[in-house]
Amino acid sequence: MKIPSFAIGIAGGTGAGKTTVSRTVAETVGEAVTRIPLDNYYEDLSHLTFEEREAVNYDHPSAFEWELLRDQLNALLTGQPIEMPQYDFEVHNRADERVTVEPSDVIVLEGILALHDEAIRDMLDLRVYVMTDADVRILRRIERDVIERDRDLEGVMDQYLETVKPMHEKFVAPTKKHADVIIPEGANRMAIDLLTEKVEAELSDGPTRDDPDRELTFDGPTTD
Ligand code: UZR
Ligand code: MG
Repeated sequence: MKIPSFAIGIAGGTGAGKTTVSRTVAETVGEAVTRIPLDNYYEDLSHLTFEEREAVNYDHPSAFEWELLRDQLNALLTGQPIEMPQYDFEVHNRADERVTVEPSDVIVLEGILALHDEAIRDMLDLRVYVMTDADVRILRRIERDVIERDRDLEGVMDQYLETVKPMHEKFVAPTKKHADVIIPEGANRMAIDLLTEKVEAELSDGPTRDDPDRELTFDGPTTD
């Protein structure tokens, strides 16, 4: 049984560079990282039609199944494997199959609202917010949705103005205040290097979650 030593949350607006930051950290640190994309915890919307699912506000906290995320993050942090749901952006719905994910040394939770839920924040050891200008983010979003996901430009623009931007201002940006570290621009090489160094330091000599001393330091009674 592997008890992770370190859990990181990476939040920030759409197109901020969260995935790039977490992938780069994962690639540099290697096998020892388990990535949890928040997207996988969008509610199962199988009871809705495709048209109804298209109209859902995916930038509102209510679009996510927080209870499941809390349970699964907690399971990983206590060394248990999870059956992680998978999300299919093409049909705007959770996929049928789940994937077994084993805990490893480092857990990286990544998504627009990764720092939204208090219980989740409490489970994290390091809270990161990637802060990138809105114009850069919408350009990246257009590139991803129109070029990579084959959506039409008009739809992407309407969605941005109707839900993505207002929800960002209301729910995503305010989570900055919960961050320990704010990274300007996702592709900030120096910031990623520092983050990677921190993770590697935690792996080589930091206290682990199953280290009894760590429990005593934080929760145990003081004995003089
Ligand atoms: P990131 N999203 C979709 O476009 N379709 C879905 O079925 C589910 C989510 C978008 C979501 C949000 N919003 O802005 C974005 N919309 O995925 C979050 N509309 O993902 O952080 O990778 O941009
Ligand atoms: Mg992303």
